[in-house]
Amino acid sequence: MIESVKNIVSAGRLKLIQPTIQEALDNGATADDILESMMAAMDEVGVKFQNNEIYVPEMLVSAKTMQRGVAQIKPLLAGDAVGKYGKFVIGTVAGDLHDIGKNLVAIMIEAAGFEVIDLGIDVPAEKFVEAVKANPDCKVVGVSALLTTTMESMRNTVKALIDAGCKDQVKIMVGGAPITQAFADEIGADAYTTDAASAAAKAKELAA
Ligand code: B1M
Repeated sequence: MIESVKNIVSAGRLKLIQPTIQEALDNGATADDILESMMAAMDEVGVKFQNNEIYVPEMLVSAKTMQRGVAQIKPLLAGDAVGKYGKFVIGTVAGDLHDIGKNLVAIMIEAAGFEVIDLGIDVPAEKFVEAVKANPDCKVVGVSALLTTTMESMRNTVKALIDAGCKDQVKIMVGGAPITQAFADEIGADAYTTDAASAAAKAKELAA
């Protein structure tokens, strides 16, 4: 069943994802199992794209399929302590349109007890600064980037937050496939995590 979820995301069979997830849940799969198989599917899609076996439209339809699947299992992932740790501002940096990973981080952060303010994709540095300043109870800001070419946007965003004095109010967390601890240190971020679950654990630690 889990294998079918993976295959359906990989093949971008949008209409089939909901019934297949439901069937997997009915057969005892957990939301975490389903999430894991959908993430494995996206890795597969990335490899196929790299090998010129598929192109942007196919990649997009797989992304849409995963997004629909994530929306379906979100209630099973979400916790009930919304807002306990204050607000968490998150966004994908300027020039970058990838949001599946950022959305998963937002879901896990919300489940961990934050009120999430999601700025979306292609977010200019100034928007991050504005959102932090407009929300004095925001203790952590999360910056996501998926392209090596938008790592510079991440650098600019962190710099803008530092230059605007936001570090007196918030801790800055960064993440996304091309990001490393060394890059996070180099640009002055307070924390780097590799995945959504560790991002949520780290955010709690930073806000405590
Ligand atoms: Co794009 N894309 N894409 N893409 N895409 C990648 C990233 C790529 C690796 C594919 C490949 O070549 N193998 C490659 C980047 C290569 C590079 O930079 N070195 C690439 C490329 C080249 C491009 C375009 C340039 C293609 C083109 O137009 N020629 C273009 C760029 C557009 C732009 O952004 N300006 C492009 C476009 C797209 C689509 C729009 C079609 C679509 C995105 C749709 C969407 O997001 N709504 C898309 C997709 C789907 C992918 C792949 C296949 C999947 C990404 C994904 O959703 N993964 C991707 C290949 C891959 O990643 N294997 C690829 C699943 C998701 C759960 O994982 O996003 O890594 P991820 O998030 C993880 C962690 O990274 C981490 O936690 C998440 C959950 O565990 N994380 C954080 C993320 N943010 C975090 C923040 C944190 C902490 C952790 O703290 C704040």
